[in-house]
Amino acid sequence: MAGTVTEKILAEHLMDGALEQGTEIALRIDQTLTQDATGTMAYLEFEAIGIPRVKTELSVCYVDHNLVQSDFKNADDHRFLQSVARRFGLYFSPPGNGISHQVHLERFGVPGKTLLGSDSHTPTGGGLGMLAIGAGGLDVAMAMAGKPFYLIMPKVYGIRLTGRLNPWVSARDVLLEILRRLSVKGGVGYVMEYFGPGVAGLSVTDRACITNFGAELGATTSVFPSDENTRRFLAAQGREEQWRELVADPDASYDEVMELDLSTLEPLIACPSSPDNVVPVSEVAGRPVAQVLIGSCTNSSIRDLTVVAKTLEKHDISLDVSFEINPGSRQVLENITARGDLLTLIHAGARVHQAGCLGCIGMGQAPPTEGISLRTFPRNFPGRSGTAGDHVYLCSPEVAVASAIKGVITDPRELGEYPEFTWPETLLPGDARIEKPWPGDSGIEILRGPNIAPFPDFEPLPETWKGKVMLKLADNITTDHIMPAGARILPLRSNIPAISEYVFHQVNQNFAREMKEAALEGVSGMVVGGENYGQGSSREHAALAPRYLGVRVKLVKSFARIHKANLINFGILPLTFADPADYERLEQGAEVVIPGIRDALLGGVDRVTVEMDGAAIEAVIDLSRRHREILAAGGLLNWARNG
Ligand code: MIC
Ligand code: SF4
Repeated sequence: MAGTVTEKILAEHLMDGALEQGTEIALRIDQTLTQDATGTMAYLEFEAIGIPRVKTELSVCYVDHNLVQSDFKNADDHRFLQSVARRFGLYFSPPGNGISHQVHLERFGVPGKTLLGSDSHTPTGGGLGMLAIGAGGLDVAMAMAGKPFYLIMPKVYGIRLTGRLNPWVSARDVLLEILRRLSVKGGVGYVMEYFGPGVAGLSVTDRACITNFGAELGATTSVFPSDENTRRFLAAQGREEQWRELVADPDASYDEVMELDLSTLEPLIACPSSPDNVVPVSEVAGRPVAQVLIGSCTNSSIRDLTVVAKTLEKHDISLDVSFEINPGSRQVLENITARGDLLTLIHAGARVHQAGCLGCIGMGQAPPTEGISLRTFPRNFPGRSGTAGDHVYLCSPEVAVASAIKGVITDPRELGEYPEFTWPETLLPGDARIEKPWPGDSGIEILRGPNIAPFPDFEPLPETWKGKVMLKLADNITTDHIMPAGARILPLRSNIPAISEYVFHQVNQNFAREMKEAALEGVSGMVVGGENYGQGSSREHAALAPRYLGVRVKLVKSFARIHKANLINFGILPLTFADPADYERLEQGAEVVIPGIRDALLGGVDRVTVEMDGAAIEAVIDLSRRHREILAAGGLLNWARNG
């Protein structure tokens, strides 16, 4: 049967189920990655599962998010993660070594393999022809324990690329254009698969930029074929023997197809405060810029920083702009240093930081009050930068550097000749600090700091659920709204009681207190939301911490994939409105009852009635048999323990 790249990889990894859309499939996971902000919890969960050593082909534990060490907490977590990696047989990539996705692409990714990562930008690996999927930490812990990853069989959205990018237009603009067309929920339920003659003109890091940023479409993942460019990239990494060709059959069929002629694209920019708020740069040109940040897992490759440096050989940075470089990895840093480009960046006035996520997750680099910040990052959700009422725009390194030079948002085509980049045939690997897995039975002790709190216990679902609507929210609520990040809150990721104080902080600063008061009266919580609820990050804390506070039901118009899976894992019932118009009828503060919910779940029923003050609303239960059992048990760990 003719197949897409997606179908081929899925078929090679299918452990259970059939490749039929909308049904649950179980996949074998070859590789996993974790980062520190989600990793501490993932390894506590892995320990709770009780397996002595990871069972994957390869698992890597990265430290890239919580780099600011303003007290002992982050440093303790780094040490905890290193000891965990040694104990359980993982590779360890320490702080300063780079962003998980960039390093994984360089050192570990292999075409045709499956990768599950506790970070929503794991699809970066799709640039190498991997099926790379973001998930909650508990799902990654299960995969490390050798269990399958369960997924609703996605549809395949074929994006047929033709033509070639013009000077000063780059991979970032490809996805900005797709976001402009499809919006932040346009990819939900799909794998975005790229094909067509335009693919050959894109390097592996261009492709990885596109598959990475594709997370903002809500897609399950994105994937490119593995071809001659892929082989050349792996050869430069000293890993050519890991290459295999993987392309869609010529008569493969896609569920949807979008045509995109790369030569018609112009420089684009996402305006505050959503990645799909996209316009041509020319439309907002001239707005003064206070800060320009180049980096993140989307745009911090050797290509990106070289193009920026070469542009700066002929221009100076405006004195009114704080211009900062966050290299993607030690490999990037070593190679731009060896080639002299780092010196150009420093000369031009760049503030050069260690390799890592940094300001992308609000770990420093907050912009000034009312100042426009231009970032080559994937997300500009409100307040994520650390400054309330921020004005964050997302753009390519080309637009970023042009704007840093002029001090105002600038179309880079004004700068004249484009510094074309060609990939070198060999690279400095930059991997001297990556620790290889230690042998089994190393007897190493796991080093736990005082901030690591034990995993909370959760009750099974009652027969009839009674509660109160504690919060009613609009469309496109992000996990940054539900469980904010930033330098103050991220260090609490391994301490659920402490981090739960910040649940919904951006929306209602009293939420945790109100939940605790309700709990004292025996009242549990429902949260009501609109479309695409829980988009963005994979952080399971956005489910775990609300559950800890007593939220048991979420009733919304539609869910983002990873967040829905996390809600199930921690025993929060995800329901959708049978009639979206009923959203208007459910007010904050309403008392609600779902009679017989446990029986309904276990009986496979797909509708339940939510009763409220003399009225009733129909809600849809869109869950597999496994999901239903997990929810009835009160969460995945309870379910796994019950055997
Ligand atoms: C993000 O970009 O939002 C993060 C921070 O990388 C998250 C993970 C986290 O919250 O730790 C993600 O994308 O999954
Ligand atoms: Fe790190 Fe930002 Fe990428 Fe998340 S999106 S992994 S915070 S660089």
